[in-house]
Amino acid sequence: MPPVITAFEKSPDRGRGLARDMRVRWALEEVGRPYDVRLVSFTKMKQSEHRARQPFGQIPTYEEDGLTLFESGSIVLHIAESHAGLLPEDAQARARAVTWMFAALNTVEPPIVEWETATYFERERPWYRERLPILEDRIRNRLDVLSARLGDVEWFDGAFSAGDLLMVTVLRRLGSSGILEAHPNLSAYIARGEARPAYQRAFAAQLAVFLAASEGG
Ligand SMILES: N[C@@H](CCC(=O)N[C@@H](CS)C(=O)NCC(=O)O)C(=O)O
Repeated sequence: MPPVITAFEKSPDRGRGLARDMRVRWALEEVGRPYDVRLVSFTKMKQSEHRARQPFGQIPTYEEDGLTLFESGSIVLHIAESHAGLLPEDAQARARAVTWMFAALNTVEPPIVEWETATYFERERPWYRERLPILEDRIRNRLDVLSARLGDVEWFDGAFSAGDLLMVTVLRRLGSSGILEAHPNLSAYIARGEARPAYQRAFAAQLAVFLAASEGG
């Protein structure tokens, strides 16, 4: 039986592949593992059936052979550990790739999500204009370090790994913000990730869900 993941029935990102099921789809495509998708509405996500899979009432989740996982990083790690292709064989190189997974989710994503949350939900607050540049500076601090570290190599530590997969999905969240413009090597890094055939299959699959939901009204 193929694993089953959950995704938004109608993603608020309008098919831009920013929802976190994209990482899981991409990882599954990279390792050549077919999968099924259970689509959930915002209402269903908060009900007990889904919360049994994801206590916080969010997507994505992953179910396979009686194993249920939540947290996109944990799911990608599970896929990478149980298939060849997303983590190096060498133990030390593998540990470094896992470190980049944590760096993406634990060090780079939080300031980006904080900024996104402000731009979506806090625009009307009296302190919004004052806070926004502070949030942007926190992101820039991270990007400065990432950009210097990446330099002119293709991926963060040797061959493409689950660390790069997560980092690309995290950086994509900055989209058309303009924040990435100061670092052409990071934009090129994202473009390299997006050019991978597995990425493109994953992107097309999540976009098809959004388009089908939009046609349905
Ligand atoms: N840390 C979690 C975050 C999951 C998350 O924030 N999912 C979003 C979609 S990308 C969601 O379900 N949002 C709806 C909500 O929180 O109500 C992960 O990486 O899986």
